[in-house]
Amino acid sequence: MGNPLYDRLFGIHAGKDTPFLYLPGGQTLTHAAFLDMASRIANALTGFGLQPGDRVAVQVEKSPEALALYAACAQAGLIFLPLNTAYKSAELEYFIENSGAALVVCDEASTAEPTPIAQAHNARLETLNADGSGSLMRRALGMLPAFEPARRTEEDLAAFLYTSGTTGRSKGAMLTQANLLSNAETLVQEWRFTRDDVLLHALPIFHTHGLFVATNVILASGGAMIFLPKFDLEDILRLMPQATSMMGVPTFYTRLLSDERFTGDLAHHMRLFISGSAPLLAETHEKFEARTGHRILERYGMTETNMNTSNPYDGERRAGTVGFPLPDVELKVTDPETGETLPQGEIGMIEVRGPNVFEGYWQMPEKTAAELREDGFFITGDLGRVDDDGYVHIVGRGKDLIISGGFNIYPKEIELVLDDQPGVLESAVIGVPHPDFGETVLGILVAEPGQTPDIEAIMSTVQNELARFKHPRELILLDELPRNTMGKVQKNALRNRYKGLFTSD
Ligand code: MLC
Ligand code: AMP
Repeated sequence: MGNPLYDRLFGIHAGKDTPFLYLPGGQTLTHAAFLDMASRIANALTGFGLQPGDRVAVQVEKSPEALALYAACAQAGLIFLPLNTAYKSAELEYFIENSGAALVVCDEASTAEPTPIAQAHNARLETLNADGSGSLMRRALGMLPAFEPARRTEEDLAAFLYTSGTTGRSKGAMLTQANLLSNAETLVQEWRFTRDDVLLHALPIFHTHGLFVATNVILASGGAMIFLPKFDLEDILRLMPQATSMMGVPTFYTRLLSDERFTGDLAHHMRLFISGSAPLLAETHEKFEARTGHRILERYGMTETNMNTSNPYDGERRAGTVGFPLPDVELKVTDPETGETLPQGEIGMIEVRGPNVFEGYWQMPEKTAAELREDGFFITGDLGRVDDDGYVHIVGRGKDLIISGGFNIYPKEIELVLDDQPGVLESAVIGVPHPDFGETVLGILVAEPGQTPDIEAIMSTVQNELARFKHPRELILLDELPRNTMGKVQKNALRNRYKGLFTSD
């Protein structure tokens, strides 16, 4: 029976002395060395008493060891639960409690906050630092570099990724081995990845894009990655001539274009640039082609579904569109009120069905039922249309969501914090255009009668409670919020009013 995820992504490379990770310091880790590391970690994990199906919550910096922990979880049949390193302790506590994690792995320097949380929820705590040191690897290094993979089927859960919601509560998207494998193998074909590819990897590995799209595609194709801790323009410019491909959020591309050293020559050896996680402006697409001769390939996905659509590798990569549904992915556009399928060309709710679509939200049957239809179609919350040539256009969002530099932010979560502050009657959080992050967060406050809220104190509370990328860039005090006749806050009116706050036009 085996363990499909481990066998098809990791086990296939057993004994191969081919490069897998090129590190910024010049070292190279082969596939075989990576698998040895993963097996040692898997032995350590089972030594802690972890059983298949247990959740492993991981909030660590990007490193080869962090990636090997993902491989080790696959090998031992554990559910990998990666967390954004920016999350603060209140956010972390929710994830640990909600998931019932059996093990929490975090950086040694930041154990003060997770320790009582882990204790309170009966989870074991181990450390893993950016340089690979910490209690987990100390234990793993004493273990054998061989591990018999736990028996699993494609229907077994492989990972939980938490995604926020319009109510402000995060939901654990349950992804099966089949979800991850089907998407990785499809993308290898669609984007023509081979063992000769070297992917410039500067994305975080706690989200779908950096972990399941970039890493799984390279694992499934047998290629290698230049594995950078984060997006650093200098590193990217220095290392691009050694790469064949890059995956990034639109901010990667606007930052590259903002530097004159980024030229067609520098991108000469590159085969493919892929963008996703947020809308790529047609203008960026065009400027990039004019500068390098490359047309960026834009694709569309989400945490619950991995990738849904992609522009073609060989055909026309059309700016401002996200291409065609991937093979095996059905996509329809429906009336958001009735759920009826709309005629081609009309704008409505994008729904998708296929082997990529997740199982549901962990222990949230009502939320699952509200978004995942019984017939398997997932209601994405994205508004779009399919044009006459079959290209999918995303024209807006039916969900109240801000995407800043590729990170999703649900305004409700911030509004709940703002509404609680002294002197604040109510608040509205909106996304406004930002030249670097695409969109950024703006908070609008209305004071209680006769009160003057202390904006600085409110900012500092927000900073303590919420991850950095969710902080409003500015808080604005208004006499009242614009409302429609039903009393609903008109966020569009606010977005319109403040759209030029951070842009020059
Ligand atoms: C960092 N900061 C951000 C931010 N990233 N603020 C808002 N939005 C972001 N995305 C904070 C930093 O903490 C810092 O705070 C300040 O902003 C400026 O930092 P920076 O040095 O300019 O940021 P940098 O580290 O360069 O990060 C920017 C980035 C990064 C765009 C490179 O955010 C990134 O790698 N984003 C990718 C996100 C991603 O992988 N999304 C995929 C989700 S999966 P201070 O306090 O120092 O000022 C998904 C599905 C799909 O959506 O389809 O793929
Ligand atoms: P997440 O929940 O973090 O996985 O983010 C998924 C959301 O990102 C989608 O529902 C879309 O709103 C958005 N998204 C992803 N890719 C694209 C894209 N290429 N263009 C526009 N929006 C995108």
